[in-house]
Amino acid sequence: MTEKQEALIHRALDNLHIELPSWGFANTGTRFGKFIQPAAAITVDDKFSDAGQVHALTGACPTVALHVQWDLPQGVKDAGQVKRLAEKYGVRPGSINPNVFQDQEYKYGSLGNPDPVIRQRALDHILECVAIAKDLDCRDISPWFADGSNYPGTQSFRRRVEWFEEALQKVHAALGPKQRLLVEYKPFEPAFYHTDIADWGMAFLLARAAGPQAYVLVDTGHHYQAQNIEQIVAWLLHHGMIGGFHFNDRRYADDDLTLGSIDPYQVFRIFHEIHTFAWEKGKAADVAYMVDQSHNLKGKMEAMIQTVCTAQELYAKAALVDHDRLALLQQSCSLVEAEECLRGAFWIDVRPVLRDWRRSHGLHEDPMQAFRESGYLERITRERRERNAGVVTTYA
Ligand code: RM4
Ligand code: MN
Ligand code: MN
Repeated sequence: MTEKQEALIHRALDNLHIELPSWGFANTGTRFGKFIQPAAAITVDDKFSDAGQVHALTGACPTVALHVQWDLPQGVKDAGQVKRLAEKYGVRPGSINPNVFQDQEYKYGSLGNPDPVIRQRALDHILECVAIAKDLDCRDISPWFADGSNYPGTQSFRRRVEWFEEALQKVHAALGPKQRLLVEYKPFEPAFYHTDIADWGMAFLLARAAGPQAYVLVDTGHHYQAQNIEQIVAWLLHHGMIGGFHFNDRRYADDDLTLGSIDPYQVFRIFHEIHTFAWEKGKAADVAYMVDQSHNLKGKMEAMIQTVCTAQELYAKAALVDHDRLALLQQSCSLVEAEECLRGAFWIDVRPVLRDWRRSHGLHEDPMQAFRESGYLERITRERRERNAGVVTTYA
């Protein structure tokens, strides 16, 4: 590795911030069951504590994504407590995630519900989330909609598009000047015939209709099997419409597996598009990187540390692609050379430089080892075991 490459990696890592999801520390599961973990977070205090610990070990996760119904059940009234916890544990609140999918009222949808009373209820909740975000000084409001239907003919696609457009415009109108609305898409589940915001095109058009501060959120697990996610990312970059990511990996559907555990090359290719864009424009795209994983089997803290380190490794590898050379090879259609230029960076072992980077930031060179030696897991297992024994869990 040359000195120039090492410097590239250091610079890339300095700029990579990864937001952790509060719900990733809590007990969650599948629709078949939940395996309760004795160390899982139960309260918001626990979640901030765990996120703070991951940040202390990795130095890369200054913010926590909050799910309003789970973390601020009393809405804006709970903002004060969140501020205190942020102060106490050294991690700030990040994106604010409304929940318009869990309550009984939303059986037939939220903003796409044929009943105007339910649509209004969902809108009011999202508007409250905007208010929470303002109070907590958070930039992004990041709704995901479970809306859809299970059987052909039972709903009007187009009426529902109109309802979504109308409501998202109202949400947009409530945003502060620096705030953003991130529109997430997902092809199916829980709806199995149609989902109202099923792909990036629908999310893009709804974001456009909402207003200039609305962008698309790409959850890496929310695609069909063979979809070319990096091409979607390239299109969104081209149109200035990418707002952020939810990181996770998948093998079959929205599996919420650890980032890069199934296909690390795909994550590398996504980062490559982002680095290439920055190289071309001389300025990085303003993208929020967030984790959206809930581990039913793995230890939650360990899974988060593993995820953050994986993201750093793949981001660093992608920073090593020789953009000048690749552009020339693409221009001359030198296929094998171009492919090898990209692939070569993927195979460079960046881990020694990552260790350097950590040391230069006063961190332990191996966050997982540091975590294992810290005694934190033993302490929270002791403290939470009993509370977890009787816990009621949510699906995420
Ligand atoms: C969805 C989606 C959302 C997350 C919920 C809990 O599948 O990924 O981002 O908020 O799960
Ligand atoms: Mn997501
Ligand atoms: Mn998901």
